[in-house]
Amino acid sequence: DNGSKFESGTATKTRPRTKRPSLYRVLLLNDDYTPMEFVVLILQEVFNKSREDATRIMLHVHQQGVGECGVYPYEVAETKVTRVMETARKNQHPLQCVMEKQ
Ligand code: NFA
Repeated sequence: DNGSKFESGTATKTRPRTKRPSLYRVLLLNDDYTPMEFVVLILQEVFNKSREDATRIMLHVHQQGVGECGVYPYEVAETKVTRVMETARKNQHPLQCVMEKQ
């Protein structure tokens, strides 16, 4: 227990532990075929970017080969990667989206 004089449980020390969740970077990868407009729409709809930010990120990926869409806890990052991959596949675009521990 936690030190009560009237309890006979095993003595334990408990300290509030605030375990911050690990964060994951979600990345888009460039390819030669996915239309720029499709990538901009993905960034707006999946990653909640403004049209301006979405365009900047898309052009960065287009020119540099890879770019960050956002940083999220594991489950959120995984859901976004899945949404991108499913939407791309449905539209027959080869767009790739991955996550990596920050
Ligand atoms: N490189 C693609 C094109 O020229 C556009 C693109 C940007 C694809 C970002 C994937 C990611 N149509």
